[in-house]
Amino acid sequence: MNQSAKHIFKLDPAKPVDDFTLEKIITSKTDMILVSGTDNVTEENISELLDRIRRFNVFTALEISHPDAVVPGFNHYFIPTVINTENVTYTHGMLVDALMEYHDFIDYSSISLMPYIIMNEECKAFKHAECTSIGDEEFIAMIHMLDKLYKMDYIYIEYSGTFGDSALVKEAYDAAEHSKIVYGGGIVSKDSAAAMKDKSDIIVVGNVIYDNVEQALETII
Ligand code: 1GP
Repeated sequence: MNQSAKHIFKLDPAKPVDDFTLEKIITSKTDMILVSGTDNVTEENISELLDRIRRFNVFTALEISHPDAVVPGFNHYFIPTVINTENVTYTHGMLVDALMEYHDFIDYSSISLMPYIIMNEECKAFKHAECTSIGDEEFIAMIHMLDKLYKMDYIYIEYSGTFGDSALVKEAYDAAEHSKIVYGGGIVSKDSAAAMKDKSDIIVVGNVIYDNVEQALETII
């Protein structure tokens, strides 16, 4: 990903999006289109969306939610690894299984690990990855671990569907010396984008694309 990237639009391959909306999103000044979803993600719906996106010149990445739903042709690939779960399937279990099968075919230079701390207990990903709720102290300890020990390029603070605790996100941003803090959740307007913009390195905008594309475009500031 471009080192100066500040804004990402996240598209769910399982959600229908009309051509008008898609074109507006792709031709906006966003830094990246991230294709990612939790449920009903298949090779077919990813390929179909990629074909529509590729008509335009935009940096496109795929977040691999299942090893069987990987499509060539993206500029970059992210592998999510969930930190606040006790089920290792979602931290590295699936990844190890996938590498046993696909290592020989992988171009590691186009893949990054994306560690997620999922904070919104009501969101699908929290339940899907069997996440555990964490307190502020534990959250900051996870940030230090990922930043200073694992030296991850990115840390994704996920509040999908709701606007997060901006003071806590800022604490993570201030604590991180190496990792870029990626924030996602509840950014639906210029104001909410502005509120997280100086508390994180990169903001991710998802749901509002499908609810109100004009408002989605206003999050690029
Ligand atoms: C979802 O973090 C992203 O994975 C964006 O969240 O859908 O709430 O914008 P929203």
